[in-house]
Amino acid sequence: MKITGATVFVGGPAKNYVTLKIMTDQGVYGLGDATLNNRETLPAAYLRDYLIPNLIGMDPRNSEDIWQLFYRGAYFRRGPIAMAAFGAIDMALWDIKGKLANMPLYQLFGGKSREGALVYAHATGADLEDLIDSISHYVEQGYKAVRVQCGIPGMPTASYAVPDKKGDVRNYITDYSGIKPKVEIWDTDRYMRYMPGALAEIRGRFGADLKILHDVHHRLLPREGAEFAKAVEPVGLFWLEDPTPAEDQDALKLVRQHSTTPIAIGEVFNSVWDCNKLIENELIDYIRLAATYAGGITPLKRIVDLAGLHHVRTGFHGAPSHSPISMAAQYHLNAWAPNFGIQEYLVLGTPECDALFPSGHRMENGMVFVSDAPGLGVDFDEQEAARYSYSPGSHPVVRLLDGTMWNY
Ligand code: KDG
Ligand code: MG
Repeated sequence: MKITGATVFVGGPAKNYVTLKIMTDQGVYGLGDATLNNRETLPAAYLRDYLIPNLIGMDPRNSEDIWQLFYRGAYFRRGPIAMAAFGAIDMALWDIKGKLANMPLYQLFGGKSREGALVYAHATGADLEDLIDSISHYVEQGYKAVRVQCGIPGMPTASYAVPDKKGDVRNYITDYSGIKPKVEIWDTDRYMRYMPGALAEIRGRFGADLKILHDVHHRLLPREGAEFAKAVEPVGLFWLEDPTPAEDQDALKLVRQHSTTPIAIGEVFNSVWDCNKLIENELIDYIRLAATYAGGITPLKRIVDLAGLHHVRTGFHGAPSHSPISMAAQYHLNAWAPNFGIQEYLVLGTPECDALFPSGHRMENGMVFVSDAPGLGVDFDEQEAARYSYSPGSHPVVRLLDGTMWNY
C-alpha cells in the first residue's frame, strides 16, 4: 500500500483551520489537523515544502516509523510548528489505519472505558453579573463543568477571555484584530484582590455540584500563583489552569507546596520533554496537551500513559485553536484513556463548521459521545472548503500598567 498524494487547505468559517488530506493507492484517505492559532501558514508550509514530498510512495500503515522519521530526521526537533505538521500526518495515518481495519480508533487503542466523556464549556462576562448569566446559560443546557473568566473592576482593558462590554458575545479567540495585535493591560494586584471573592460568589450561587474551572493564562509569578491557589481553596475548583508561565516546570513546586487546589497545565506544550518532570514529580493533576501540538496521536498516547502512572488525568485542550479533526482524535483517546479527566469544548455553534467537517460525534448533556464510524469519524467537505480562504489574524498582546510586556 502506498501514499499517492496529499493536500493542505488553510481557511475556514470565522477561523483558519489547517487541514491535511492524505490519499492512497487503495482509495482510502486520511485527515489531519495542523492548525496553529494565528500562525496557520507555517505548519502548512512545513507540510507542503518538506513533509509531503517525502511521504509520497511510503506505506501509510507504518505510522510509527513515519513519525520517528520526521521527528528524528528534522534534527531541529520539537516546537509547535514542526509538531503541528507531524501531528497532522500522524492523525491522518491513524485515520487510514482505522478505515482499513473498519474500526473506530478507540477500538485500536483498547476499546471504551466509558460511554460519554465529561466536557467543560467556557463562560465569560465583562463583570460578575454578566458571567453569572453566561454560566446559567450553560448549566441550563446540561453542562456539569464550566470554565469561568471574569472582567476585573478597575482593570483598564478586558482581561483574558472576557468581552470588552457587558452582554457582548464576541468569541475572544476567533475575534482577530488583523496582523497587528491589539493590546490588553493586565494588573496582577487587582486580579489577586478580586478574583478569589468572585469565584466564591459563583460557588455560592451555583452550589456544590457544579464543576468550576478557572484559567490564569500564565499571568502569575510562582509566589503569586501559590498565594492565589491557596486563596481559592475554599471554592473547591475542579482545576486552576496555567497559574504560572508554562516554560518553567519547577515553578509549580511552590504552588503545590502551598495548596491542594488541583492544577492543570499543558496547552502550549508540544513534547513529553515539556512535562515529564511535572508528571513524574506529581506537581499537577491534569495534563492539557492537544493532539495537534503534541505531534499527533502516537506521542500523545504515550504522554497519557506516563501521566496515568502518576495519578495525572487528561484535560485535553479544546479551544477553537483546533479543528474538529484533532478534536475527534481526542474524543477517541478520551473514550479509551483509563486516566481520562475532562475535555475542553468551546461551543462555537456554527452550522458552517459542521458542514465543513461532517461527523457523527455528538454532544449531549455536557458529555461527548464518540462516533462508531471507522477511523477518526470526521470528514472534510472540499466543496464547502472552496468557500473559504486564509485571512491573517493575531491574539491580543498583554502589557502591565507601566507598559512592560507580559504573557498573553
Ligand atoms: O490560541 C490561544 C488559545 O488556544 C488559548 O487562549 C485558549 O487558554 C486557552 C484555553 O484554555 O482554551
Ligand atoms: Mg487555557
